Amino acid sequence: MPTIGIADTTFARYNMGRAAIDEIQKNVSVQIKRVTVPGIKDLPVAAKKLIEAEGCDIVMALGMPGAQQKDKMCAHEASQGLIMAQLMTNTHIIEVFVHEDEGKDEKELAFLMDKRTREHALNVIKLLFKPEKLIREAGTGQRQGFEDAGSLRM
Ligand code: RDL
Ligand code: RDL
Repeated sequence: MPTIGIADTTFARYNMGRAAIDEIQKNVSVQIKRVTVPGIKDLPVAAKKLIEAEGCDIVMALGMPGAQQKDKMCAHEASQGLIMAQLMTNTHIIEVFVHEDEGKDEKELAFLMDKRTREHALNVIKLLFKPEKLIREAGTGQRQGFEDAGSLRM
């Protein structure tokens, strides 16, 4: 049975790990390994350990960059680390970041954090079990959370 790793943070203001696990378990039967770290900069090594020490076939790295400039820098650094961890392990780590200022209020932010997490959980399932489904969606302007952008009309 494949194993999906879930890494999330205590910094985030919504329980993204719980949403991811709920969405995965609604759709497929897999083994899940979860770890929670303080913040997004702690996600790269957490994800790498899930792959190398815990045998995960794919990992979701879930986090919320704050609204301040230093948080945006932090998010950029965390992304670089996550990309490096993917290259070091030849394994996908699907980064699910929701910036705190993407929602106009707490309600919208919570909605977005839940929805983007769940939509990327479905992407993870497709990557693992049905990669041909993603090929069918190529170029269709998919977004995670708010409305899809859609294909260009000519
Ligand atoms: O390794 C300990 C911390 O450095 C690490 O947890 C950071 O990711 C924490 N952190 C910041 O220091 C910061 O300035 C976070 C943010 N901003 C942020 O916006 N989101 C986080 N962590 O998840
Ligand atoms: O076009 C509106 C948004 O899609 C755009 O602002 C994105 O950049 C927002 N976004 C992130 O900032 C991010 O870190 C998205 C993701 N991750 C993501 O995984 N999926 C998105 N948007 O659709």
